[in-house]
Amino acid sequence: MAEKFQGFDFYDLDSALSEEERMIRDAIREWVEEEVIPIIGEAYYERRFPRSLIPGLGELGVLGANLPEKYGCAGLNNVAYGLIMQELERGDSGLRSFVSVQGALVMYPIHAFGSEEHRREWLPRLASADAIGCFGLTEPDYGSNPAGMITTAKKTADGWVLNGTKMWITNGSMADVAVIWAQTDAPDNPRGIRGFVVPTDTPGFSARDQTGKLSLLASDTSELALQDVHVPDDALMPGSTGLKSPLMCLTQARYGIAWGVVGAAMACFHEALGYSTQRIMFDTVIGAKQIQQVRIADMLTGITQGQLLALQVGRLKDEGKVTPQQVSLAKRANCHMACEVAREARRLLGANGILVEYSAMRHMANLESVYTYEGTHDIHSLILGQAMTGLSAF
Ligand code: TGC
Ligand code: FAD
Repeated sequence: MAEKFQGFDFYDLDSALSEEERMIRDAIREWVEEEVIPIIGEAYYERRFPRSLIPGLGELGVLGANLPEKYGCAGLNNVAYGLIMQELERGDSGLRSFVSVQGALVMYPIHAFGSEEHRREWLPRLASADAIGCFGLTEPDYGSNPAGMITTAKKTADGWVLNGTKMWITNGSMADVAVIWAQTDAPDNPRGIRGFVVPTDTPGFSARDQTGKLSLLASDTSELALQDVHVPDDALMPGSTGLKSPLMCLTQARYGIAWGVVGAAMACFHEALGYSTQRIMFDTVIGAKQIQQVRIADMLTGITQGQLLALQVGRLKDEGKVTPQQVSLAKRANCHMACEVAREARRLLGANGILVEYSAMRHMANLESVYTYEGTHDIHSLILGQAMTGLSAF
């Protein structure tokens, strides 16, 4: 086993993990090796999310894994949760996206802002994969700037009426329930934005596949239309108060991404390293050439730095000390690193690097989405710039 994953842990970070964290990491790694790697290339090529994996994700307990056992979740610490994201994204960013959205963007807000009835109704079903969720924040004209959203929730005598369009929604066409963020006309809310738990079979709610993607092909991305969607009073998440609530969800998801992309980079590195010791050109393996060794050294350095960042941000989160800005730094740095590693790995593979039989180009294309969603690289630059200078440049 150790030999199989040689090179993944250059700084012996295993020794900084607890036995339970290692066991969880190894169990998910094994599952990804056995269940995901053999089928993911075909699913990607056929542009479909491999739905056959969904029950297994529920059985593994990875959905909302850092939420309490009381609601059917695994109750793991944040480092174990991060290691799960790392291993899932070693398979594919689309798989990690599915799990991120379900856990960090649907289960987390229901747990943090929902009523006790919301928690009891939805969390056990979402944890076991009996129900699938999606998160509707982004709109066609409000991506980086969700504060401007124009989806509305108008108060009626017995509930709310939602109208608007949400764009780029992961799991949108598969979802049983959507967490929808809308501008309300409720007098008790200073920013107006609040969250609603909306079953997707509510009349007026529809989802349409986002066609034409060249990235995250093994992931369901949709546009949601809400046309006079009537929901009862209790669809409102009572603890959601303004833009801060969805931004708190983003911090959870960005944390998972900071770990996940390290997994994608590890997959690319492992593949490239193996190839470099087998591919013979000019009478010797290409791994014996200095140029390829520079590539390998750069990849190894980036991944090791990324692992250290992810682990430290995870320990801070477990201590309850992490700030959104620290999460931004890890998301930004690790996505950038993973994009670079995937591209260099693809290049090392030569022409084979563009084939679906190898993973580098699939990861490389996926990572362009991951670089963009959950706050683009630029937005995280501005978040960090503001944190350092005290000046907003948005
Ligand atoms: P601003 O005035 O800065 O903040 C409003 C309030 O929120 C607080 N806050 C945060 N809290 C927790 N976590 C964060 N990350 C937070 N960021 C801000 C802030 O302290 C303030 O609190 P208070 O108490 O003072 O009211 O808000 P702004 O309108 O200026 O926006 C700032 C900006 C640009 C950073 C924010 O809008 C942003 O992050 N934009 C990026 C949008 C984004 O990331 N969208 C992601 C959509 S979901 C997605 O992509 C899913 S992909 C998933 C997958 O498939 O894996
Ligand atoms: P824009 O905001 O239009 O940005 C365009 C360019 O301008 C970028 O380069 C950006 O960095 C730059 N820019 C923006 N503002 C500034 C500024 N102030 N200064 C300098 N440069 C700036 N959203 C959800 O709500 N739920 C989901 O499940 C979800 N899943 C997604 C899945 C995929 C595959 C993708 C690609 C996106 C998903 N998103 C989701 C949306 C995602 O969060 C947005 O795409 C992202 O926030 C960026 O918004 P935008 O695409 O509108 O880009």
